[in-house]
Amino acid sequence: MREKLARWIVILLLLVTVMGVAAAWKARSDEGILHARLPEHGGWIPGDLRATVGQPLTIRMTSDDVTHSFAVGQMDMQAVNINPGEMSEVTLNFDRPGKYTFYCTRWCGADHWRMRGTIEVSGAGMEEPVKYEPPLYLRLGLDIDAEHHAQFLPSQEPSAARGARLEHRLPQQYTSWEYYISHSPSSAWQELRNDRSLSDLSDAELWDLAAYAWAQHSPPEAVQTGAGLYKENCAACHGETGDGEGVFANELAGDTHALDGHATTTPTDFSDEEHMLGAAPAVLHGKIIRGGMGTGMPYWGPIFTDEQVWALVSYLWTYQFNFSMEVTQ
Ligand code: HEC
Ligand SMILES: [Cu+2]
Repeated sequence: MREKLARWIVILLLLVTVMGVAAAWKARSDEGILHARLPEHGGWIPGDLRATVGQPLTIRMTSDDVTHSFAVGQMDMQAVNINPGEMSEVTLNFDRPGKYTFYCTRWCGADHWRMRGTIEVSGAGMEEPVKYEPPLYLRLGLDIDAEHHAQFLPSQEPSAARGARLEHRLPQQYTSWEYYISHSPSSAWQELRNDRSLSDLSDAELWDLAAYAWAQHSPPEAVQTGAGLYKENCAACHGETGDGEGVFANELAGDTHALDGHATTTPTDFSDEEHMLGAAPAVLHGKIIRGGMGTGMPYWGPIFTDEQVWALVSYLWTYQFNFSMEVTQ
């Protein structure tokens, strides 16, 4: 009798052990897997990862609903597709400590851009800490939320090619980087109009000179880079043609579930000259990196390099200026 009981206890103990091992095994195999879900169903799980400089981080990923895609901001990498029911893998190498943002690059829904997570990368001890630099718009003391309207508008699309023919008339200060970032095209035109040395030029010619000055900071490669980034990240809201009529624009309008309770507004129409010609490049740059803070305009600061943000700004000007260097008239 006692022997029988002892045998049962041993079997029970064995069973419990086997079950425990199996559970631990399952947890282990699920551990370290990054799950991608639509933002309304949790987004990335887990949303925060850790890594160390100099130690490759391998991430295994799967989707719990639709196809998503994984990329890390400010990192030169190919986005990795994540299909439901399949396992994807990526190995990342970090050479600088800091907080990185990973995000989904696929338009999986209206809230797609909320699909972001962070990777906290700690240093191996040797690296210089990254110095904090305030964003440009703060350094320039610009209020990027202020209304901006162009006071002056061109009667036809300004052309950099036509402006180039008058290049010798353009005082040098107008083509500097400092001038470009801190002036709206409308205010630049006003200063050109008030410039005595240019009083013989027509209003249209001065607009062409403004387009020429802007083109100096929007070379074809930057415009092309900006166009690609725009198509992938911005067109769904702002529209392929920049008119603010992207496929998700309607879902945005009047949407009140923005994180801080503000109602979102409609995406800016980049072809609206009164609006855009009143904006200084540094204001657009600031809006892109900081976002609208509750308006529905996402922040892209942790996603794009500064060069990419300026490329986007250059691209946005193509809705106002003809940068083509071929003279058409
Ligand atoms: C989820 C929708 C959405 C996406 C995606 C989006 N935007 Fe916006 N954007 C908006 C909305 C809404 C506004 C208007 C409210 C505001 O200005 O904050 C706006 C405003 C802006 C402005 C402000 C213009 C001004 O005059 O102040 C800029 C610049 C801009 N977006 C650039 C971009 C760029 C570049 C991208 C892509 C990298 C992008 N947006 C992606 C919704 C979006
Ligand atoms: Cu997505």
